[in-house]
Amino acid sequence: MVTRITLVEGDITEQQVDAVVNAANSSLLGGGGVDGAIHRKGGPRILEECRRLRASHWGGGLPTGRSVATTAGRLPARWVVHTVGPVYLAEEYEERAELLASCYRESLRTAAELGARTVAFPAVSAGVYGWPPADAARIALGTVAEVLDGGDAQAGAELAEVRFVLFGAEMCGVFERALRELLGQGG
Ligand code: AR6
Repeated sequence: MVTRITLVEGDITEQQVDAVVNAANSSLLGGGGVDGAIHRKGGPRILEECRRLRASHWGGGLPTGRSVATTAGRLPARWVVHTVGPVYLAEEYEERAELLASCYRESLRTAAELGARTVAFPAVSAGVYGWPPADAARIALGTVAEVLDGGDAQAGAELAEVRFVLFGAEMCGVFERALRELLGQGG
């Protein structure tokens, strides 16, 4: 249900939610952008768990479109759900857009399995990975709305709020327009 989607301009590391989603890379060992901010603020326990995941189940790295949870360390949230967005490549648009949608579906499923009721997302792939913001927003909001509307019965039922935390007024405006379009109110 679209009414459970909220948009805020801000920093995802400051959100009081059950789970924050990290736009990670497949190494799970940190990087820049949201990933860097989460590890910096959350402290070393997040990286310790990521290293354990690499030493066990995800030895080859976390594939694009998948998700895995760790502690949130010192962040106000309880868990970090790490997901790996696709790098934007126009020639492989369809395949990669499906992977971007998968990031949202899988992250919501992982969060719901943990018992999270509130989840915060950044604009996955819309930074270093180069996805055009308006299209990233359309895919993000459309996919989350589908899950909340029952596309994934379990994840959809558990979630009280899915919050998009957008860095800067420009990205926030892009998401606001995309949400209006999704609600059928036009630009
Ligand atoms: N809170 C919310 N949004 C943020 C924050 C923050 N603290 N910091 C940046 N953003 P990016 P990607 C926005 O590059 O494109 C990393 O090195 C940012 O302005 O973090 O999926 C990883 O390790 C942009 O709108 O993620 C990967 O290697 C959005 O979050 C790679 O970057 C996503 O930008 C992943 O690239």
